[in-house]
Amino acid sequence: MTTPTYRIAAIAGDGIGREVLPEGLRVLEAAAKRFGFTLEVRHIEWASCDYYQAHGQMMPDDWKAQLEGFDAIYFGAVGWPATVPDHVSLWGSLLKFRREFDQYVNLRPVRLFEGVPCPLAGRKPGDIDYLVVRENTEGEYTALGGVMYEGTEREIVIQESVFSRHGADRVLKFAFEAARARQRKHLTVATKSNGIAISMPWWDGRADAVGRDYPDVTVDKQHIDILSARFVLQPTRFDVVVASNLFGDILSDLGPATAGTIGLAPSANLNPERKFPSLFEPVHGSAPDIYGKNIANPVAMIWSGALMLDFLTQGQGAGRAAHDAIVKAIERVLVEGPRTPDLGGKASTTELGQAIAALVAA
Ligand code: GGG
Repeated sequence: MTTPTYRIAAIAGDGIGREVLPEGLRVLEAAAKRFGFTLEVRHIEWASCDYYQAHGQMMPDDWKAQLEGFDAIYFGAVGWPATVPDHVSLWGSLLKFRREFDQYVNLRPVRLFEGVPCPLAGRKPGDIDYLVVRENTEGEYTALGGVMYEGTEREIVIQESVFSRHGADRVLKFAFEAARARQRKHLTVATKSNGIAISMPWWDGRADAVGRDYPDVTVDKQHIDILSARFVLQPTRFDVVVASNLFGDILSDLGPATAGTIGLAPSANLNPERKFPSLFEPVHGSAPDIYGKNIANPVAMIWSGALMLDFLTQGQGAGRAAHDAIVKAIERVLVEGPRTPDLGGKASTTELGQAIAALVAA
């Protein structure tokens, strides 16, 4: 019998992406060996600020062709503001992947693990366990607008947001399906319809329209300001949260911070129709302040790898078993150690990766 083979494009990118990606791959290799599948990994050096410095752009012109035939992209982090402005590096790499591969869902689980000190007083594992579904291809993330009278007292800047019925409905549908699949069947819709008086009332209306097909899902619309406060004060209220591109980005940093550290937070940039490769990356960025010290927490990268296996195998068989084994190994290491400094320990990125890989291999 032939074993399934998955072709993965591994892109470390910048900063700590280069330190956590090898640990993610180490764990994936251990899982492949134990659960009987093959990973064909190609390392890609572009989509980095070093590449930009050498070539004047983040990626080669034929980047899309070079990624043809890959099942998924396993991505570290982007950004090195000392050499390339952040909006140039982001628009030149990650946002191109999301848009041109139509990865319109950005799935970001948030969970408080046993053994992780929680900054919210009195919270225990189980109190923070929700999914943020971020719209990933439009909304507030646009390069539409411009500057008039630049450099003068009369300077004016305009930045447009774009919401389409197609774009909103498909991510809302995904979020309703995700809520339906969970025990509580509860969906929070992030909005700001009192202040953003055109697009947000419209977004709420699309949630009502899509929600008509999901009478079994309880819907709760919350303004983004109070929603953020409740992430801190009442995290047990949340099950699945759906948000526009910018609101989802902010919520999916805030949520993991309330659960101890953003170093644990994974994400899956999904093209659910599987027409294009999906991309799996930690929520955290390149963290230039700690790069080079080998102290970054690799768990977000490793957990993103588990999400990748689950998606590639449609949650079936060996892929699901490998996903579960990786999550179990993460849970155990977070209780028993070793711990990186963000978790109060002294262990290195490598030591944490090795410990998780050893548990997955066992
Ligand atoms: N691994 C994620 C990463 O590199 N993030 C950089 C960043 O600034 N991302 C913004 C975004 O996700 O929209």
